[in-house]
Amino acid sequence: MANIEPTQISGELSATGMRFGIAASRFNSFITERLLAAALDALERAGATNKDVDVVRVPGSFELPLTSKKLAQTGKYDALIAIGCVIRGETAHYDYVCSETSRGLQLAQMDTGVPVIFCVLTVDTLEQAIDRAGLKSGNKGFEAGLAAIEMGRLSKKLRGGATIAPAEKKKARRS
Ligand code: INI
Repeated sequence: MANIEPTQISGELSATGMRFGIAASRFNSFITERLLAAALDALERAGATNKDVDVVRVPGSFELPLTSKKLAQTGKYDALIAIGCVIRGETAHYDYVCSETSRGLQLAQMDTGVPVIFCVLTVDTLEQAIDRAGLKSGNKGFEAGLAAIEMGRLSKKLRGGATIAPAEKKKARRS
């Protein structure tokens, strides 16, 4: 059994003093507006106010990567959330939109260093989308809001050389 007690580093779920950008797709807005509302709810509950959050609307999920990258490049935001919903149809369009959207969003965060939370539902049916936007499977928008806060906080810490408060170290040892 190892006796080493490594320093534990994680992001707290407090949005106070942080800034968030959200890019939301208008395609399948019946779903994306519900995801957006839940993401805003999570940010608000954690202390964010009107001035801390900007929402940009784009035509479809395919447009989320470029928009997220441009938002990240402004340097104004601690974290971003990309919201979309792609529902499988009869054509290969679904596969192109899904793969390019996920690849582009990953590139956007890797190129800029600003966390971009992936809140794009990729589902076979409208029913599955509804389940993930507030029905049976909770709301992925709320989870995305929490992930944005955590990753924004964590990035701030890691940028600052991950100086951990002694209290946090003690807490980690006790658990
Ligand atoms: N965009 C979506 O966000 N969801 C979809 O299900 C979808 N389908 O099925 O076509 C979709 N297409 C539009 C695409 O994202 C672009 O907006 C469009 O191709 C213009 O670049």
